[in-house]
Amino acid sequence: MFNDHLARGARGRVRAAFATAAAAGLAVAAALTFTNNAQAADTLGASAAESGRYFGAAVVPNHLGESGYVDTLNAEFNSIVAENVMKWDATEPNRGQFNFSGGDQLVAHAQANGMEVRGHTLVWHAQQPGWVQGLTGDDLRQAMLDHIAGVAGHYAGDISSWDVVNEAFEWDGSRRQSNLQQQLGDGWIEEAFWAADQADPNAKLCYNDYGTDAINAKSTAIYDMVADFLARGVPIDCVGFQSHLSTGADLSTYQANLQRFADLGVDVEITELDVGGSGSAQAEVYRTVTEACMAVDRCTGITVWGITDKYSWRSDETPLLFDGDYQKKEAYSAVLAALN
Ligand code: G2I
Repeated sequence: MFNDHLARGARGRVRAAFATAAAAGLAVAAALTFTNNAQAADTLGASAAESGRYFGAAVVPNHLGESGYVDTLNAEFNSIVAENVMKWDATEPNRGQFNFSGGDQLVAHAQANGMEVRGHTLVWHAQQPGWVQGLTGDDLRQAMLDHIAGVAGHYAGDISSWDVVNEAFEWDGSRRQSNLQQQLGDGWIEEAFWAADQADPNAKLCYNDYGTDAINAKSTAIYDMVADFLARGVPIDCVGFQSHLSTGADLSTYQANLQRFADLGVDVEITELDVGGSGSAQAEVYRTVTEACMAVDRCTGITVWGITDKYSWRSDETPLLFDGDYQKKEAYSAVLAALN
């Protein structure tokens, strides 16, 4: 089932359309199975797979030696993304010298356990190695293109979808004034997508951002960019909605926002879900997000940004599905119910 996501041959929109057709077929098959067995799957990954979707987690290789961590990962998830080790600072600490050790470890673990791998992230204003930060003009452009070729090329065939560009817009819908934007101009995003397409023609290519959990100025600017890319044949297949949320989040247009991107002709993915809070309030936000993904045919899966609260980047907000002792939280039950 996971391999269907990887089996896309052609590039650009043809690739995405094929994936959708495969997922739709799986959904019908899964529905029949479900009816016959009258029994829901009892893990996140297996439940998501019944509708042709994945359920993933951001993973840190250093924790794989901890039994609670790795046992929870292997039991519950069928997709992995690197929380940090595939970023530019980790993979190319010196110009032209690549370090794939952490990422390779994650890919090996995923493949040994039948999981997909999402790629995060090829180009981002943050977590750039020091040598990148001083570059200007065409020197920076060449460094970006070489980085994409090196990393996406190394992992070609192993990645279901790449976050090619991460967080390039401001809240008001303007471009973020990063070194990339200031040195390379508006064209840098599509240049990155063309380079990723060349390096790995089979991975789906995503734009990924936060604060896009509603129909708002930021998500609309991204929507306009995707529409423009599709109209001009720039290879983009998917949009990632990070969904770093809290219990107060206004999710009244969350599903409609996913749907408008799907209607444009790209897949949508929930890429970094976590919800600050606890108990039923937290569980309800998780339920709403999961139900929204399930209601949108082209929502291909959900990734939570970590496994256990104790290692979360916002651990003081206990935002994940498992507590510090790897016990399932109320939010876990809400997600499982929504997937089924
Ligand atoms: O900030 C939350 C996420 C927002 N979207 C993009 C994601 O890539 C981002 O993830 C976070 C990781 O969860 C953190 O773990 O990105 C941070 C910055 O890259 C990560 O934090 C960094 C620390 O800032 C570094 O000091 C540390 O060396 O993690 C690094 C590795 O542990």
